[in-house]
Amino acid sequence: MTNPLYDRLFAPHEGKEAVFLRLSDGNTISYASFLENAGRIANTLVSEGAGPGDRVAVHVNKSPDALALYAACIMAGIVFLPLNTAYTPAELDYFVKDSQAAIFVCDPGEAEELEPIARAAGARLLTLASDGSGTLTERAAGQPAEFQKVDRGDDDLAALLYTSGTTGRSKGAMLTQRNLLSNAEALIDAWRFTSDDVLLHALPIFHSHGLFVATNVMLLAGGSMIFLPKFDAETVLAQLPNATAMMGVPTFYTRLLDEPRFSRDLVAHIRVFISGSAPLLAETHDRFAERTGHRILERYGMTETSMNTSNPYDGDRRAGTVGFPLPGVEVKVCDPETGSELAPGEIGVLWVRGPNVFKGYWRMPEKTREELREDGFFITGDLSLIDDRGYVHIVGRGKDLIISGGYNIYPKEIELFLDRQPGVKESAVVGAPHPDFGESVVAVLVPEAGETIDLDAIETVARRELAGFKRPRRFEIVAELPRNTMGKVQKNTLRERFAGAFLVTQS
Ligand code: MCA
Ligand code: AMP
Repeated sequence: MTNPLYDRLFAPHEGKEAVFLRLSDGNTISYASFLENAGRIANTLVSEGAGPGDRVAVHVNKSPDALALYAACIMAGIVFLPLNTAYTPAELDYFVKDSQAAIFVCDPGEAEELEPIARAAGARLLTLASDGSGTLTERAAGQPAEFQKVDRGDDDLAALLYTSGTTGRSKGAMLTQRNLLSNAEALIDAWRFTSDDVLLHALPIFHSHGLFVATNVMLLAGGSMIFLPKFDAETVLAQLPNATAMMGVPTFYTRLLDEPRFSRDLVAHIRVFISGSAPLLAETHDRFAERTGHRILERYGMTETSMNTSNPYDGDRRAGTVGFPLPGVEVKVCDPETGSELAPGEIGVLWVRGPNVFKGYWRMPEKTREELREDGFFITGDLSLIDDRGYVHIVGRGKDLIISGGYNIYPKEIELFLDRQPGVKESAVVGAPHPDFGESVVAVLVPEAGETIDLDAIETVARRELAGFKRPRRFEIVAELPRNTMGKVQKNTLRERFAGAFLVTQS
């Protein structure tokens, strides 16, 4: 029997450090006890009726048990579906229904509110708190730690990760065993991870970055992780001397640079700092190098493809670029209209092909056909160029997308929400540069004739319905939206007009 991902990531093998997770309270969790816990959880999921190919939707805080739940799903051939902890019940309703999840695991504190959502979707509700309490672990305590791994092939689904879309409707990216394993293998080589590494892990584990890039790489390398509940500059400063590597979104690095105690001495033990999920400003790269002597290694990926390109470990890490395609991954820059390949230096849309590219969007064959071509190339929607030295530069986005602190926000979803609010005739949402989050959300509203928009009321409803990171941080009321002759809203004009919305002017 084979289960490639389980065999490579979880099955005990030589070289695995005794310690897998180091927690901020000083406790540690060994690989062996982590896997026993995962085995108990796998038995529990099966006894609750989940089988190979079924989805388990997970909306819980980051914890060792939450990670064991991921391992349990892989062992049992169950499709792991992690959900951003910031999602509101209104948002969760869609994911649980659309995925037809068999089990929905949430925090005990939200069980009462989410129970009707689980029931309507036909999913069983189990709970798991960050301190390890909840019905999932209660039931797991009565289960054996031994679990007979389930047979899986390369093309079987391992995870379903939702990414929002330009239409405002989220799409479930189907990731196979091969997708995840091939990427972990490519990254471990590219970044030289070994069982001696200790990764400072402060990312959330409901996205590709914290779950697959960081965790799968460490599982494969057999190293250990300083597993922090979230990014908190104080804790990170205290833990950096114990780590050999850190992965983060650019906000992590700008926040560290804001700390006067963040110094060369503090990171003397670190081998590599890696950044991704959003553009790292060349200025941040340079300031970081000056302060610490480390050139941040920037890489580029997407939920649908995991990682595509990376700056070299040895060699020139060039600020403002995302480096070269990973081994086994092909990239090309194509004309957005004709799809023909462009010459080096020309700007077009980046296409990607390789074992990392997902299987398609869950129950969306048409959307899949639009973006994933028959020849295997995935159309990323990112505007890019390849320079004369072969480095890929992401120069913009062909898709209407805002990235705030590493989280993606599709304006259409926020516009649909705003257009439903009383007194709003229409709206346009754009991103503006933000000193902490890189970009943040500006909502431009046009009132109905003779009406006044109640912004406080809109903020109240937004708090209830939208995840916090998606909420507009600035509202602007205008008489009309700028449009071109075809009647299309000119977002570039709005972006320019509100570019200074979050920037403090120096006097
Ligand atoms: C939290 N808030 C945010 C964000 N995060 N607002 C805008 N953008 C954000 N990213 C808001 C909350 O709603 C709340 O608002 C207030 O900030 C404080 O919340 P808190 O949770 O304390 O915030 P924080 O701890 O300061 O979080 C900021 C963060 C976090 C550390 C940058 O967002 C983070 O860990 N981001 C990483 C995202 C990530 O892993 N992305 C990978 C995607 P209020 O006070 O109004 O309620 S995977 C991907 O993109 C691909 C595959 C790739 O290439 O990696
Ligand atoms: P997600 O949908 O959350 O997987 O986000 C993927 C998107 O994040 C990509 O399509 C890019 O637009 C962006 N992204 C990821 N890494 C980088 C990077 N290093 N530089 C610029 N954009 C990036």
